[in-house]
This record gives sequence, C-alpha cells and structure tokens, in this order.
Amino acid sequence: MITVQATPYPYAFPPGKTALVVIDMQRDFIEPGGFGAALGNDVSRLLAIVPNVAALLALFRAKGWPVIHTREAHLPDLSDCPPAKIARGDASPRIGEVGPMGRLLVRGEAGNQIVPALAPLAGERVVDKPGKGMFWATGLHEVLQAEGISHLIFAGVTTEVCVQTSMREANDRGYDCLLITDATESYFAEFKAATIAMITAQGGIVGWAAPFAALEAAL
Ligand code: TIU
Repeated sequence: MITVQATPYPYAFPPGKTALVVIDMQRDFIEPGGFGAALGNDVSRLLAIVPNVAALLALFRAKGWPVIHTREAHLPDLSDCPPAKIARGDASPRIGEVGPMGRLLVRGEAGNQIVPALAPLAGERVVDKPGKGMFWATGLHEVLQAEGISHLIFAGVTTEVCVQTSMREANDRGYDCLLITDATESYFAEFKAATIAMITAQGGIVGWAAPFAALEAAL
C-alpha cells in the first residue's frame, strides 16, 4: 500500500488495483466556444489546471498504472440523452446544437475531443458517458470489477458536477476515492471549495482529498 497525506486522514491505495480517472477534460468545457462557454461560464479557470492534470497523467504513465479518461458525450441521434437533459437551460444553446467546435456534447465532434495536451495514449480507456456520472449507462463498473480495481484517484472537470457525481457513484459502488485538489476545477471557486469540504466531511463520507504534491511525496 502507498499512503498519501490527505483530508480527512491518510489515504492508502494498492498499486495495481488503483486507476486514475480524468473526468471530461474535453474542449467542450475547457476551450472558448464549447458547451461550458455556451452556458455563460469563464472557461479560463478550467484551462489553468491542464498542466497539473498532465503531470498527474505523466506520473501514472511512468508507473504503468491504469488510466481512464471520460468524456461527456452523446450519440449523434441523441437517443442516449434524456429529453429533460436536452431541454434544460434558459436561452443557452442546447446539447446537439451546432457551435464553433461542432455539435455540443456529441460524440465525434471537434469539441468533444480531449484537449491535445491530455490526449489519451493507446491502451488508456476512454469512456463516453451520457450522464454527469461515469457509471450511469457505461458498463464501467463491471469492467473495473473484472480488472480488480478497488481504488480510484480523480482529476478533471467540473469539480461539483461530473467529478463529484462520478465520485459519489464510485463511493456507492465500493471504491475508495481520492480527489486531487489542484487537478480539478469548477467555473465557480466557491463550488469547488464546497465540494471538497462536503466529500471529506463526516470522516470522508464520499472520499479523500489531497494536492498533487502529497501524491508525489508518497511515492
Ligand atoms: N456545467 C458543468 O459545470 N459541468 C458539466 O456540464 N459537465 C461536467 O462537469 N463535465
């Protein structure tokens, strides 16, 4: 076991049974002209964590540990997108509408690709998920169970939406989860802080949190 100094107490993980999960570092959320910007958000906050996520990826790749990338992505006919999800919003463009990087949150479109600096390597699993969480309608739990994965280390965006939803789904499925606090970001600083506080409260009711330096130090 490797032990990371974390909140609310040290996080111990078994190498070989631990995967890095990089949530939705796709152009739709990170770059101007994507879905996140269409919702009225300042995407520069998210762009700023790309170097930290790259460092985290480099660490896992150097160790030969498993890496999973997710994308929030729907089929071109939107048959995997609940009508309520498409309808949600006020005046902002809808999922499936055409934006500067192609159709918003649709598989295969330019905006749906992971930013080049964090591009998946051959052999790294890429999960297209129609929900905010990584387990709903993806079959991922069964795959991870077959591979004996018991611990998940999280990075990506946004902290309180797809990262937190995925962490909560993972926690309910029995995974021990660590969030790397400087490799995740929200469009809202207060939401990021609140998410970290709420997942680690009550003795780690959802999981643990630690900065990248704490993981590095543990190795
Ligand atoms: N809007 C927002 O904060 N997030 C999302 O819609 N998806 C993800 O977090 N990936």
